[in-house]
Amino acid sequence: QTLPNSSETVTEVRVEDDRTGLSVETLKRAFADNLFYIQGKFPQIASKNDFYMALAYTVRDRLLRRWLNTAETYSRNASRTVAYLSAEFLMGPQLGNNLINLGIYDQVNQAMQELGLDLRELLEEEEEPGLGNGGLGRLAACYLDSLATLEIPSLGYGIRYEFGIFDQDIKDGWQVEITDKWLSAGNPWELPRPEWSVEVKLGGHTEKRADEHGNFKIYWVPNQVVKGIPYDTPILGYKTNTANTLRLWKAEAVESFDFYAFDSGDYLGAVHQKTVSENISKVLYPNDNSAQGKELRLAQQIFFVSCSLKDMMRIMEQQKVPLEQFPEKFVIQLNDTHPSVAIPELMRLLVDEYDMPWEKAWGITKQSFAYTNHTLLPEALERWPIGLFGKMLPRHLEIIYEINKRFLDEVRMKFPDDTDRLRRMSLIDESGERYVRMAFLACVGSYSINGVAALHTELLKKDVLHDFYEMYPEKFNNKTNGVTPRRFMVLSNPRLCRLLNSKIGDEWIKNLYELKKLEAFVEDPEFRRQWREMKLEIKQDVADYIKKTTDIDVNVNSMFDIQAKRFHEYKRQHLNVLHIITLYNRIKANPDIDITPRTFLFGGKAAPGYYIAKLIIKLINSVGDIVNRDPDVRDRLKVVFLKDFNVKFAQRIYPSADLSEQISTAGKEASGTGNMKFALNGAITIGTLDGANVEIREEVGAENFFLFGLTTEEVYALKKEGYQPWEYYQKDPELKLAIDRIASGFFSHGDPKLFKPLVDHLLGNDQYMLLADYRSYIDTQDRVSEAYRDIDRWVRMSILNVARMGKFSSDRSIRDYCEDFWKVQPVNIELKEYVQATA
Ligand code: GL9
Repeated sequence: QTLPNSSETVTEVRVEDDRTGLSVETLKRAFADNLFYIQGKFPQIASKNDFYMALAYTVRDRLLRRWLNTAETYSRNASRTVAYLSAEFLMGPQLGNNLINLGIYDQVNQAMQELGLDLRELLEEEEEPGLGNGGLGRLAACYLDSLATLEIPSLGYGIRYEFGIFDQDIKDGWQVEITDKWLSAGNPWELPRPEWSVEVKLGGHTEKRADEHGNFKIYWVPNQVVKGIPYDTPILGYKTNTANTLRLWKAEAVESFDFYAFDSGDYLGAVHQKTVSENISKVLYPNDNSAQGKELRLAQQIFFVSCSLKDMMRIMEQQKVPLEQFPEKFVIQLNDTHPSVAIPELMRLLVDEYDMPWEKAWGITKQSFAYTNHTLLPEALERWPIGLFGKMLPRHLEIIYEINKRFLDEVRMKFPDDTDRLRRMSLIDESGERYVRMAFLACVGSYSINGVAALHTELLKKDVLHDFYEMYPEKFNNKTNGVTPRRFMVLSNPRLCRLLNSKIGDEWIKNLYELKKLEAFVEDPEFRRQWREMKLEIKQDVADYIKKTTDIDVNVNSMFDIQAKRFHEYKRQHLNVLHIITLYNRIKANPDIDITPRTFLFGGKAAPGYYIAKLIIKLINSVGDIVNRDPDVRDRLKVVFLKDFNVKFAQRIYPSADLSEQISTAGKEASGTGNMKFALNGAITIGTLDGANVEIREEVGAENFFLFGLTTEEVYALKKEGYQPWEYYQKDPELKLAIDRIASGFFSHGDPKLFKPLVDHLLGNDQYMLLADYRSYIDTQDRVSEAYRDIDRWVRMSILNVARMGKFSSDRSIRDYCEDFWKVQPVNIELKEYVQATA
């Protein structure tokens, strides 16, 4: 026998390799091997975590083969690559998703069973990397899944936070934050690549000096240097051989700096320097939709951005692509403004370090970046005080001034004699304390600017970025968000998938528009019965979980009415609470009233410094305490706060929803993606005309969506004419009673002070117009209750929702990005066979 590629092959003996084979037998053998040689344990003393690790390494081996084939192919072809820069990647657990994408979930399930283990228990063992706050970070993760599935060469670049988003506990109804030590049991999915470490400069000052040829140049003399070490995680596509890379940077001290201090006798100083450096990647800022303005946060931004740009340049050098071709080799997508300091950093690298003329460098820069805006909230738009910025990044500030000078010349040319416009558009806000406006910088330095839902993009053009739209209309475009059906259907909802597959096959997993085919079965009573039964089983699972974790009994025949998302006033969880209190008040006034039983489920974290958001969590728990115990309620209403909402938990909860609460003030939620995950799992939405709700309603049909509330225009108009929340309170007795009960201390053991700040917000200025939308919300909820009583009608609506959600796959979003402005092509990856020849 000889090697298979030889022409004189006599007999080919193929032995399934333990690191690549996918059969049950091979998987069992590989698992035992990893338990022994990686974990160093034999089964009798192995912990559940050891078993999890052994399985994770077994799966990782199978990823590595695809990963190396992919890397080799990209490198050989010097393929055009998407670099997705994001301060957050909310990846969620990796094991289950990799099993799905490898197509070996069932084999592994069987292998574990035969070894006397329970795969579901092992999946539960995984500590998820919670390196994001919410929608923005999770979107980045969905996009990586779709990029790999569509075989698009791509790299995700971000920060390897040692502590991700805090774990949430609830004590006496209040949120308590606990450090997220996700790395403490080890992370089997990452590979450190110390050989590709880079250094990043911070602080200090700039000097103008002659170089060795006598030419004057700007030199940046930093007062701190930190080292970035890349940690790589393979990102496998669904049933493809493509495995792309998520590259996260960890900050460490530069040895030479330690030695310097050490040599000078300052041992403690040297150790301190190490701590300061490592602090940069220590913890994720836990803010959602609000800018922090802290020095360390800016350090995090420049840190990962500079590491990533230098990494791209290293890759180009290795692939022998000249630097001038940067925009052909890479398109850099800026996930919000957090990485927008990449624009001056690329300019600095090209001009200062590669001696490129400014114009040429600016040409390259402008063609390389594309910017996604994710918010309309003014408090979330990043701006850095000039003092702070210049202290940390003196050279970048100079570069921004130069960009601004040239940009304002351009504005002056296009709009002569319009000084107010110049003031409005300047990259430097000079209205009071001076700030760098990061969103404006991103607009000037990018060739594309997109919003994340149709309405959001229109509002950007009309309002937040209006001047930039007039300046560069051709840059603006919309890319409606999407979510990956692999994680949020296949992995999280196996019951639904079995039912779907039995009717329409499994093509929908790669082409979500295939779900349309379900419409043919909506009139089939047997199918509707199966659908109903499926939902009931899922709800039973969640009910069991609630019983186990909170000791609350919930009725699975009640409507599961769920609001799960970050806590923020604009998302209006407290409007939902006003509805609960209203129903409760109706029962108190008439205990025999005929109402549709509901279970209200809440999940979500509040930023630790956001007092009102935390008070809303307390309010939910306080109302729950009363409602759940009041004998008059007779179990018709239940209120449950599910603590520590994260990706793992989200996967469990979305499938169980009957009703999805998407009730933000119109014009505030850029898109929302939870709205998509709920509807894809058969929940009906009650929602405002906000973000992607507008498009969901368009797709599923107005008759399958419960719409309420003011439109964006009406919100603006009402604000303009002078909104008086007090008038709504006075006019509507149900609203008045609901608020009075909160204000009087009914839900706070008679203490009227506890919720006073919240009540004052509502009756004072009610920025998010809860009182204006209350009546419409309550009346619509009454229609929801009515509809749920006709369970057959409800099931039809549920089926039609799923059938018509095809648009909201992140595959569609990514295809749109690719075709519209990334201009990047799929690259097919061939798996080289591993064949063992016997001698
Ligand atoms: C957000 C928007 O608020 C969401 O409406 C949107 O769906 C996502 C993704 O585009 O982006 N913007 C934002 O700052 N957050 C969002 O979720 N918050 C964070 O997660 C930090």
